[in-house]
Amino acid sequence: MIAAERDARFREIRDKVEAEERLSLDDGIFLYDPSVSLQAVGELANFVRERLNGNVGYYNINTHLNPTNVCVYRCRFCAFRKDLRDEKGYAMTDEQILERGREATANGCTEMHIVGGLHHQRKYEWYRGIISLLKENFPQIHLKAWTAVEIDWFRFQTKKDFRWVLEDMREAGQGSMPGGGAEIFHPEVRDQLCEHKANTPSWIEIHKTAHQIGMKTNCTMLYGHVEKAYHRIDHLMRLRELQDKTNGFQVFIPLAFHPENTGLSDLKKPSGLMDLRTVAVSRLMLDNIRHIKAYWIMLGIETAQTALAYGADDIDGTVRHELIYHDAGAKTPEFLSVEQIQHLIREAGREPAERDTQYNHIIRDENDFTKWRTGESVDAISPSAA
Ligand code: V47
Ligand code: SF4
Repeated sequence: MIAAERDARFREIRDKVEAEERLSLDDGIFLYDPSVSLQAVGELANFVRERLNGNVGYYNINTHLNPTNVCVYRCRFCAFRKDLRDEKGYAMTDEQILERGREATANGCTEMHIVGGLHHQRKYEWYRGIISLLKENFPQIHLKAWTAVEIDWFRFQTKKDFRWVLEDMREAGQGSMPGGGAEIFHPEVRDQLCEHKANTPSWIEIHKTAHQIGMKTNCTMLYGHVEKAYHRIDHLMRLRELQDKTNGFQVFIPLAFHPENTGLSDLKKPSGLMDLRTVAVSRLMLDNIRHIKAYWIMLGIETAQTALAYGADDIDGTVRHELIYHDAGAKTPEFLSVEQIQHLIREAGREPAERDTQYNHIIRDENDFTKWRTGESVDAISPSAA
């Protein structure tokens, strides 16, 4: 395409975005073309980001819990999983789990992000028990737990259906679902990465069922490995289609592939430019998902800060005990303090605001930081007022 044609095509897309018209598969693929100015794509995504979320940069105070790293599956991109007899394999005891709850409470966490491996020998009751143990002892902490891959496994274990599993887990205390396990939906790619675990129709069905029972969920895309732009846009469009039906996704998180210690360690990590372009294109394609998260653990602090001007409005949380990315070579710190998070958002020219998992404002007790109450939904406040 010659430069004049490219400029005309970009103007066409810009007009659509300004008129709040939906972008097509071809539009998305075009925006991924390296000859299309990243800055121009970023500016357009920033326009949408400010239209939706004003000048705010959201964060939360959270911690991670990976109850086991032993996993029956062998996803090629995963450095976290271990074999049953591997000396580095673990399964946490109730006391270790309770200790994490106590630590989270002392740090003022509003959320525990709970995901792990599918352990060969642990029954459904063990997984359910983790949720009920935490909920009974730390009722205020929201449990964002189990990816669709785990829910699919629980269905296999219990021989019930997705709805039964989700309702049973909700009764135990699960509050919402994280977005993992989506990887890339297109079978040309998914079959190369993780052909045995929950397939695309199951992932979609599980999130749809969660939304139908009133449980909010997140969604992700793992990029920067063997996929092409077509597969990424196809993935985003499948998420957009489900969101049209259910409106149950709270936030989209693009996940940059980290190759170290994985079955794809010969690949290079995606560049910062690719990270920013993916944030921006996601913001532009996902016109019905309100928030885009630039997960600092995965992007690195500098890129996450820059992403706040390329379509992202959230950078996740303080995050303690993260293993999935650090096992795969992430060089980011183990956690950030609230002051550090707020500082990095301000440095990026945005106004920091603490939210809970479900995007409500959090109001902290002035005299005791570890105490809080939930305010109104951040989405109820118009961006111009924010
Ligand atoms: O499903 C695993 C990905 C996901 C690697 O919902 C990898 O708020 C890159 O879903 N390189 C789990 N990615 C993490 C996840 C997540 C993270 C942060 C916030 C939320 C949320 C969800 O991590 C997996 C897989 O897609 N993953 N290994 C790797 N080597
Ligand atoms: Fe197991 Fe999840 Fe790793 Fe796949 S990504 S091997 S399901 S822990």
